[in-house]
Amino acid sequence: MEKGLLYPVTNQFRQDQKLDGLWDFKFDPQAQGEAKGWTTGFDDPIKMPVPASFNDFFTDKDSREYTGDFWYAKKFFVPTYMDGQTIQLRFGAATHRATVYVNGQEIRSHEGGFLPFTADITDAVKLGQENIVTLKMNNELHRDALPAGDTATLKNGKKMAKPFFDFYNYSGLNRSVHLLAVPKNHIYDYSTTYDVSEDQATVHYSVQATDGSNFKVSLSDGDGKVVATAEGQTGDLVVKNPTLWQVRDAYLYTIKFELLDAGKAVDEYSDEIGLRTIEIKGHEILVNHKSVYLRGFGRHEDSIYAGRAFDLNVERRDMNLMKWIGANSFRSSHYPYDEQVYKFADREGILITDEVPAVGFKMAAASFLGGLNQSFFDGDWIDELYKKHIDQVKDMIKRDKNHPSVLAWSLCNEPDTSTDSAVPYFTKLFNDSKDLDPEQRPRTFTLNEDDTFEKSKCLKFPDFYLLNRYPGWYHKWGYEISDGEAGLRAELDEWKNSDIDKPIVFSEYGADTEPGLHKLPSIMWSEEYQIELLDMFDRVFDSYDFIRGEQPWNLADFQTVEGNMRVNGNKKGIFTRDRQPKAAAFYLKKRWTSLPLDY
Ligand code: GCB
Repeated sequence: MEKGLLYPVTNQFRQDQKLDGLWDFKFDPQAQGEAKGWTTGFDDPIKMPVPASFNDFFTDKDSREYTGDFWYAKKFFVPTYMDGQTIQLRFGAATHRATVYVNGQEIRSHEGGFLPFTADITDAVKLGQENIVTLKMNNELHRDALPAGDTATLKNGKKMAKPFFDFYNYSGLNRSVHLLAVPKNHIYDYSTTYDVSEDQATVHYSVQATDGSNFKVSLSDGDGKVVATAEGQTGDLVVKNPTLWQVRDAYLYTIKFELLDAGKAVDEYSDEIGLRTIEIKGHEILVNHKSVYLRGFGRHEDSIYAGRAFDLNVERRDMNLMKWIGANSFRSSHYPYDEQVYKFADREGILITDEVPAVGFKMAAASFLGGLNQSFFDGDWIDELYKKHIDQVKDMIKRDKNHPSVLAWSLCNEPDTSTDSAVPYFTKLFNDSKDLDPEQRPRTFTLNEDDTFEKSKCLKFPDFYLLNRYPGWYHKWGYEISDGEAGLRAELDEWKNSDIDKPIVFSEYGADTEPGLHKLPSIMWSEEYQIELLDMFDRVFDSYDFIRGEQPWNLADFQTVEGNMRVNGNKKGIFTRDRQPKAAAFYLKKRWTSLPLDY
C-alpha cells in the first residue's frame, strides 16, 4: 500500500518533470539481467517509447507475445537545486510487476500493473549529474495475482500468458514516469466529504503531512476568487450559494492546502474538487439528492500501436464520443485508468464506477479460454491473492477518492460467487474496505451470467448491483433471442418479487459486430443484429423501475487474446477500435439524448 498517491504538480515548493520518451528496453527470457549487471544499464537495447505497451510495435510474434522478465532503462539528470528535497520517481503504471534500481542500487519493488507507485531515490541519486534508472519488469499471469491467469511453458521453452479474462495482456510502462522533488516535510494526502443544500455547501476536509499539523486551507471558485478559508489539519469550508457539480454539468472549485512551519509556508498542494453528494436510497442512485439514471459504457484503455498506454488524444476522442452519444457514466472496466481520465470526467460531469483489477476470479469464466471446472475461491492461492486484492483496493481508493466523478467502487469483475467458498472472501473484502473511503461511496462488484438471483451466494454485499448479461449472444442467440428476452425477464421478476430494494445497473450486455457487415433480415455479427439486441435489452430495462442504468459492452472494439471466439479482438464496441460509429451508435444516441436524467 502506498502512503500517498497525490497527482504530481509543480509549484513554488514542488517540481514535476516527466521522463517520457524513448527508453532502453530488453527482453530477459533467462532472468539473468541482475547477474549480467543490467541494473546499471545494458548493451544493444531496443529503443522503446514510454508510455506504451511494448507488444504491438513488434513485427515478430515471439516478441509481441513475450512473457517473462524484461528491462527498461533511462538516464536522467538531477539538478543541484533539488538538494535538501525528497526526490522521487513516480510510475503511473508498470504492468504487472517492477523492481526499480537507481545507479545500480535497488530501491523498491511493486506489483499491480494499473496503479501508481513512488520510489524515494533521494539517497541513491548524484546531484548535478546524470543518473540511470533501470527497471526489471515481469508480465506473467498467476492465480494469486491481479488480474488472474496462468503462465504456460510451450514445448519450445517459450512462455505464454493464459489470461482468465478477455483483454490482451498488454505490458510495459503503460503510463507516464515522473521525476519529482518535494519538500522533506510535505503534504502527502488529503480527503474531502460534502454536505450540500440549495443555498449552502460544506466541504469537510482532512490533510496529512509527513510532519506537522498546521495548515492554511482555501477554496476558490472557477474564476479564482477565494470563497472560503479555514485552518488546521481537519476543518470545514462553507460556501454560500454554491455552484454544485452536476451530472453532465460540472463545476470545479480549487482547494489549496499550505503546510506551515513556524507560521511560514513550507509546502503547498492544490487540486480541483466538485461539490456534490452521492447516495443510494432504496432503488435510486442520488447525486445531490436527485435521482440519476446511468447511461454509458464499459470501456478499456486500448488503442492501436501503443496497446494499453494512456493516450491523451484517444481519451479526448472517447470523451467527445461519450458526450455526443448522450452518455453520463462509464465503468473503468477492468482496472483503474490513468488519473487524467478521471480529470476529464471531473470536468465533463461524467460518473465513474471505479474498478480494481480483480478480474478472472472464475475458473470457468470464459469457457472459450478452456476454463477449469472448480470454484476459484477453493484454490490454495486465495490467501496470497486476497493480500494483493485488498492492497490494490486501498491504493485505488487512496488515489481516486477526491474525484467528484467517482460514483462507486467496483471491487471485482465477475467473481465466481455461486459457491459457499466465496462468502468468507467477500465478507473480508467488504469488511476491510468499509472505512477506506471517507465519503463512504457505494461498493459493488459485477455479477456474471451464472451468478443469477438464484445462484449467487453473495447478494448481501453490494450496495447496488452490476449485472453482466449476454442473452442473445452467448446463449439464446440469433433467432432464439426472444427466448433470451423471456429468460432475462424471468430473472428480473425474481429480483422484483424479492425483498431486495436496491438499484440494478446493467454493466455489460452486447453483441460482437463486424463494422460494415449488413444483412436483411439480420444475422449475428451484422450491424442490424447489434441494434436488435440493444433494442431487446432496452425494452426490458423500460419494464422495471429498479433498473437504474444501462452500460453496454463496450464503448469501442478492443484487443483480446487470439482464439476461435474472437476475430482480431472483441467486436462488441459501439464504436470501432479507431473510434468511428457503428450503426448502433446512432440508435443509442437517439435513446440516450431523449431519456430524462432521472428516467
Ligand atoms: C464479460 C467480461 C468482459 C468480456 C465480455 C465479453 O463478461 O466481463 O471482460 O469482454 O464478457 O464480451 O465476452
